[in-house]
Amino acid sequence: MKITGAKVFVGGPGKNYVTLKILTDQGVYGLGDATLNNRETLPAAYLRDYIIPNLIGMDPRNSEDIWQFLYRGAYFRRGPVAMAAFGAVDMALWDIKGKLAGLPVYQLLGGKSREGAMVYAHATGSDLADLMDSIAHYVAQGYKAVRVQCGIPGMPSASYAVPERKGEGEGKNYITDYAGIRPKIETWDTGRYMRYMPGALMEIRDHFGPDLHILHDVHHRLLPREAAEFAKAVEPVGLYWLEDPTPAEDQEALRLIRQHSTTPIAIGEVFNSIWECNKLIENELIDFIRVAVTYAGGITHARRIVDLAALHHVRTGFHGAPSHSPISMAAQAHLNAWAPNFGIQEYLVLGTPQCDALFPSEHRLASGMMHVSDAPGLGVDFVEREAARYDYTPGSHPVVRLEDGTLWNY
Ligand code: GCO
Ligand code: MG
Repeated sequence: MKITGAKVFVGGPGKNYVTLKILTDQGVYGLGDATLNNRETLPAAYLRDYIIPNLIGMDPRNSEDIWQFLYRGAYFRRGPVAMAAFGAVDMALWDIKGKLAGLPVYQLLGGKSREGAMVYAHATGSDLADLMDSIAHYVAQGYKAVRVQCGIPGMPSASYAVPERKGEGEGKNYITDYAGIRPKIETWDTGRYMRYMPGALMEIRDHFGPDLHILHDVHHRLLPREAAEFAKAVEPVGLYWLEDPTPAEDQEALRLIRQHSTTPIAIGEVFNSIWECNKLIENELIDFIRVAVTYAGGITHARRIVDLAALHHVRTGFHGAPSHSPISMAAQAHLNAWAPNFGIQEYLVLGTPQCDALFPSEHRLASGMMHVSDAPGLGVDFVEREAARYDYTPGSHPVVRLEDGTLWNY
């Protein structure tokens, strides 16, 4: 069996999804997602210029060898661009493998460990009252877990992932601004955040009661000592997790948080390999690993991370921001169905009718649980005639500065 060709598409409804389609001499094809949010053209070029010419003639069933060829063969290893491109190839090869076997990918991983995978939604508000409405909206739909973000009184601009004005939160994406590649600037004030947010989280807990799983994303804004103080302050809230309290390039810095608090910590959405989280996992400094199959080299590599995590009581909480296409979300749904150490899945539904037309699938979300499709392979298709309606639109994440102009972490 041989790979005969591959195509890369960039575009989608309100998103620049990077979709890889690998074709074979047996008519079976595989699909992969290489969407690197706001840098989408780069994995697309890596695929077109360097990877596809090498794939032609290879046996698509040898997904492990192909992964090693891409990773070791590149010499300059890792990084989000390369790992997103490898990830797309890997997902497509698992898709082909499943289709050849007539089995959904979760069966190839070891079968189902659960019936449904708990997901969390994003609630957001310009202020706390607005956020409470947004949480209530998801609770009414049966969600058991909600990530909560709100504006901070006196903060010079909207803080991470919140709307400027009341009632504008639902179904919007505050992460990417498609006005061009020059970013919007947000202003951050650590003091105001630290003084306000623990109390706001406690009000949410009091209002919604003990059963709701409450998650909060600090988005890398605190220094390690501040993060330790914050994690300790929110202990009475009983968070499901506190996400990215501090940038984790310095894996050792997470010790400080652990030494001071038992609040569960979730980290890893910007990691591209096991080498960025192995110390965090082995030293049990985190509780949830947040890698995504897209940026972390596909199912083959993500599974290694999941297995390492399982040895250290670290559960999964794969990244599922709106930039992931239904293909990588499906790959994660298969891992979630199987992983013995599954925790939760981030899941955002944005632009669904057009998205469903472009990526038809039988994966289902009901009452805050994701139910994996039983179709062979990843269980998602890609309609090329729909894809022809879309193009690449330049966009950017905001950039954050402190009030004195100092550049900060988005
Ligand atoms: C999350 C993330 C995202 C990122 C986004 C950047 O927890 O979902 O923090 O919202 O900001 O993926 O492209
Ligand atoms: Mg996050």
